Formats: sequence, C-alpha cells, structure tokens
Amino acid sequence: MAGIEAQAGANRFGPRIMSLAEHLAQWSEQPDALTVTYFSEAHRKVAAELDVLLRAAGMEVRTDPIGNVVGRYKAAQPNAKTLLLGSHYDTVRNGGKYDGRLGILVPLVLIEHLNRTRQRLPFNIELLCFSEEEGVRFPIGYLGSQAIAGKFDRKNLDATDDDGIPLRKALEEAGVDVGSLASLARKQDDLLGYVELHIEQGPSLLNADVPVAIVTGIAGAVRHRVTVEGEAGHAGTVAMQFRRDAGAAAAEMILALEKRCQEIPSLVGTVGQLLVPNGAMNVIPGRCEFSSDIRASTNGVRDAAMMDVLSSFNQIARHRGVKVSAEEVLRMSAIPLSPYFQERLKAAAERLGVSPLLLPSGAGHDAAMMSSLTPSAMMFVRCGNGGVSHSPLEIVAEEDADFAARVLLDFLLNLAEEHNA
Ligand code: HGY
Ligand code: MN
Ligand code: MN
Repeated sequence: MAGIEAQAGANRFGPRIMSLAEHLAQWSEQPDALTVTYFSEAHRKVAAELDVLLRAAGMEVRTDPIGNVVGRYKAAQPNAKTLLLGSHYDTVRNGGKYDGRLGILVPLVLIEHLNRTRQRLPFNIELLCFSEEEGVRFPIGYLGSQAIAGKFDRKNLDATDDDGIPLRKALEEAGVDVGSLASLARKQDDLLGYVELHIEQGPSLLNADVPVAIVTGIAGAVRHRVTVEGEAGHAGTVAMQFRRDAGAAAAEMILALEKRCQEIPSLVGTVGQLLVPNGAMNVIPGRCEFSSDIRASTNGVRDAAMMDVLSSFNQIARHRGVKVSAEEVLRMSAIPLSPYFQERLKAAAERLGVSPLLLPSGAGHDAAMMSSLTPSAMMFVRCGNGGVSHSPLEIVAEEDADFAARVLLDFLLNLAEEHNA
C-alpha cells in the first residue's frame, strides 16, 4: 500500500502506553486504591478523558448511552468495512491499571501513530472503550459489549447494586433513555471483526518467558447470588444442637463448591463475596449471602459442576434446617475464537521474531460477548508479579507493552495489504 511500509519494528510505543495507564489511574472512587465502577464520578471522569485522548488522535468520538466511548479512525475511502478494537475501562475494586485498559491504550497509541504519519487503512478502525465489563457495581457484567453485540438483556435493568438501586434507575438518573439501548447493536455486515488485546492475568507467559499469546478460546462462566436463611439467636444462650445457623451452613456450602470444582483442571469455582447482613459477634447469623462463580473450558463441564454444587447446597440446607436460594445472575458460554484472526496475529508476532503461546482464557472478556456479533480474537500480553491480576500488584513491563503494540501494528498493516491486494 503506497506509503504504508511495515513500520512495526521502527516505533517505540511502550513509554506512551505506560504513562497513559498512570494518567487514567488518577481517577478512582477510593483514595488509596484503583476502583472505577459503573457510572461513578471516577467512571465519568475516565470516560471524559478517553474522549479527549481519542479526539486528539484524529478519531471521531461519541459516548453512547450505556457509557461506551467509541472512537472512529476513518478509512482511506468511504463505504469501507470496520475493524473493531478495544476493551473495558471499568475496574474491579482495588484493581490494577492494566486489566482492560491496556486493550484500549495500545490501539490508541497505534492510531495516534497512523494519524501522525497521515496513514489511512482500507478499513475504518473503531476503538471501543467498553464502559462496564467487570460486573462489580451491578452483578451482571459485560454491559458495554452486550449493547454493541445486540445482546443487551432488558432483565438486566432490574439488577440492583449494593444500595438497592436498580440499573434502570442509575441509567435514567444519568439521562439515558433505556429504550435506546437496543439501537446500539452493530450490523454484522459493516464489520470485519473484533480484536482485543488484554493482559494474560496468569503466569503462563511469565513461566514460558514469552511476551505474547494468541488466545484460542474463552471459558464459559455461570454466576449466582446465593441466600441462606436460618434463625438468628443469642450467641450465648442457644445450645449448638438447637441452632439453624445460616453462616455455618453457608461455610459448609462454600467448601462443597470448592471440593467439586477441584475435580477437573479446567474447572474453577470462586466465592468472591460473603456477607452476614447486620451481623454481630454475639448473634447467630439468621441470614448469609454469598456469590458463586463457576467456570470451565466447556459448557458441559461448567453445567455439570453447577448442578452438583446447587444440589449439594440443597442437601446441606435440608440437613441443617435452613432455607437456600440461588439466583442465576450471569451465564457466559465457552467460546472458540476466530482462526482467521488467530493465524494473522500469530504471523505478526512471528514476523517480529517471537513464536507466541496459544492459550485458552480462564478469565471472561468482552471478546466473548463480541464473538456473537463478529469474528473475534484476542492477544494476551505477559504480566509480572506471578501474573497476578484484579489486584494493585498487577504489572506489565514497558517493553512487553511496546512489543504487543508493534505486533498489533504489524497485524493491521498486513491486514491492510491483504485488503488492497
Ligand atoms: O470475571 C472475569 O473473568 C473478568 O475479569 N470480568
Ligand atoms: Mn478484563
Ligand atoms: Mn477483570
């Protein structure tokens, strides 16, 4: 393509990516931790800053009603198809600076580069900064990519946050016409595909001493909110044999979940939230609430484990004379990723001298939602500190961020050559 030579090896993107990650991390709901949850003040500030950064990079930018910040870097010619890039800008509580955000900042600095060198590709690039992926404020997750993929489930509008505020109210208070959410869905025919770059959030790349991996598929997850109801009582006067202790019953259920999910390597089970509402040291818990997140590389393994776990909850409840209910709040199918894009991402890494690992993803990603709309792919970037993530200890080396950027640039330039051939 005239003027587009393979510049992937020529540029140093790392310093800019790392400084932008620091820059975005200045906004948080907590003074001493990085927490940016859906539609908080910090969340709005980050969205506003992304608008500024994407505009300065030469993109047309809009923020859609669900809070996605979308930048469009137009093609060399009109009526071109669009390649979607991106990831999410919300975080878990006390999270890291790179989960999601690296997948926004790397494409951003590449578009800055294309803009600075006046290069236009034979396809539009849209950078999707998804507003909500983690499901921290509302126990749903993937709200931003659900809307773009045309999978927004109106049931979500009734989901409530810890203060009992339904999503519908939070959106309406933000001036969102919830009826407009369905119109955010993209048309498949306009799209070439979706490619997401994300930190690995695990130790495989670190242990193999390789900077990037091509992701082969994403695990399927099912999440429940579990409530156990027993009988509150005085911690000093109720003999053990007469108790219907909701806390002890929940503890036994959590151990049963852990035991069942230890049975198969690709199966994992997590209780991330555990609460005795209005609990006190001298009161037998009358009620206990906890979350359940069960995942596996296939839906069959995931669902078999879930059925066994739910039936053990019922057994334990009967044995202890308590009541248990489990509300399913999220179900994400295990999905394969696009071989077409996997091949091309792998070839790009190899042209830059690295043979990437091929890894499945145990973590969920917006790509899982987007794969229902358009061929989707992911590239993982090595993270340090043993691969820890969902933690302030999450870290990425500048040279790995730089290398990943150069792989993605090489991938884009070669896709452009292919389109022009
Ligand atoms: O839960 C996940 O796997 C992702 O971090 N939302
Ligand atoms: Mn993520
Ligand atoms: Mn995450």
